Amino acid sequence: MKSIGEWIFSQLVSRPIVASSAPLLVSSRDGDSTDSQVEYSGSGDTTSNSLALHIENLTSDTYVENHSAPASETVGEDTNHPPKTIGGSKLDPVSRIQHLQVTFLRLLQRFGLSSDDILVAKVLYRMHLATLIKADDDANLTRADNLRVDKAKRLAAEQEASGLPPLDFSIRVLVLGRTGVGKSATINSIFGQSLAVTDAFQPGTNDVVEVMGTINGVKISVIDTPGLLPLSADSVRRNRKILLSIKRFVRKTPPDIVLYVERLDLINTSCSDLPLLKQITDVFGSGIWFNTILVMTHSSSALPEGPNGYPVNFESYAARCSDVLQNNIHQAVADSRLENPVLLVENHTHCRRNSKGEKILPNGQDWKSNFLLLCLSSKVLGDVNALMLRTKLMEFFHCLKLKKMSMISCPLLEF
Ligand SMILES: Nc1nc2c(ncn2[C@@H]2O[C@H](COP(=O)(O)OP(=O)(O)OP(=O)(O)O)[C@@H](O)[C@H]2O)c(=O)[nH]1
Ligand SMILES: [Mg+2]
Repeated sequence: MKSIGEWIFSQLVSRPIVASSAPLLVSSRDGDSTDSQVEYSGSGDTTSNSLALHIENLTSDTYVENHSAPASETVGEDTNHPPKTIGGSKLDPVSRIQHLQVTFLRLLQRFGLSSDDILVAKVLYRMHLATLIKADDDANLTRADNLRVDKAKRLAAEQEASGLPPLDFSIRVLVLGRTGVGKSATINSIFGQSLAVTDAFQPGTNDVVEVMGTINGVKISVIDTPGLLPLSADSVRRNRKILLSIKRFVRKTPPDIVLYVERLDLINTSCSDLPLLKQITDVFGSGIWFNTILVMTHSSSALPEGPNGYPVNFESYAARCSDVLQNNIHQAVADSRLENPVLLVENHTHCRRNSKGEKILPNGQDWKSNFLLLCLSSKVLGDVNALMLRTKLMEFFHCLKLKKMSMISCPLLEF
């Protein structure tokens, strides 16, 4: 299984690879603290170009709650990147990373996620490093050092208490995997509503479909895709068609995260997804695996018996299955350094739940919280990475410009 540290590093060096389309409107709301505005868009499918699915179930209260927060500050409109301005003034890279740091802490608080988690600590550490790298003069260095995590936590708590500035954050997720493994069911579990079609006996999803909703004020869009078939002579062309339609669908707006879904109870060393993983890599390029979380559904299924006749331990079984899948991905991309985070999932409606009503795994973990933490961390680090790359590119072009000017001025100097 991938170490968190290495996964974070891969987030800092990787970029989203794939992209979206204009959504058709669908709105919905579930019964708990999760406010939902759900939209659907469908396109680029293998058979048709439209999706006649509209859900309108949003109360006006929820609408007002989502859209009427007073705004004393103008935060950048494009939530896929750190804001470029606040209150009309342009932000430098250090301020933008610090803004993201506070945003990240606000999100943790909003989702009830612990800021003491090791993953959180590593994300904050990476962000702090990024501010130090960007602080290129003494004044900036002092400023970068000034916003220590405890201060950022205080600021985040104040902002969450007042609701100001409004939090503008979105995550885009692409879901891939074989047919019947539980892609659509996982999407339904994430939103806490039956939004995506599931089917126990035949392929349930025939089109690429984008489900957009808000969870605690964060815009989350999930792209559900038709299931791939285990590779055979007949399925190669069909899978390719599906993969190309997904690629077209996500071309303009790459997802922040890819979920590759498998069934925990069906992974074993003799059943290999390798040809399928190779086909995905051929179509999208090996970069697709840099932002991928390996999702294992059916995590509450009966565990196989060990040599002593008793069921094997849940954690060690999950770790073995993760290794099998990870090794197949290594072979597909011909690189054994890649280590993807693993998310264990149980979608069954009758599975155990915690006191908040969230579905839990046999080890008592609330998997949706793990999912949100992985997504928020990945998105925030992706934003920092994009900022670092952008400023690096700008520096590069600035150097080129200077170089060009000096080349032009050289002959003049000779006079
Ligand atoms: N017990 C259990 N059943 C699940 C789980 N996830 C999905 N299922 C069931 O498995 C069946 C297939 O799930 P889907 O979500 O339709 O699978 P899919 O991957 O979207 O399939 P395609 O749309 O054909 O690609 C459904 O009957 C689901 O209810 C899970 O974690 N546990
Ligand atoms: Mg489906």
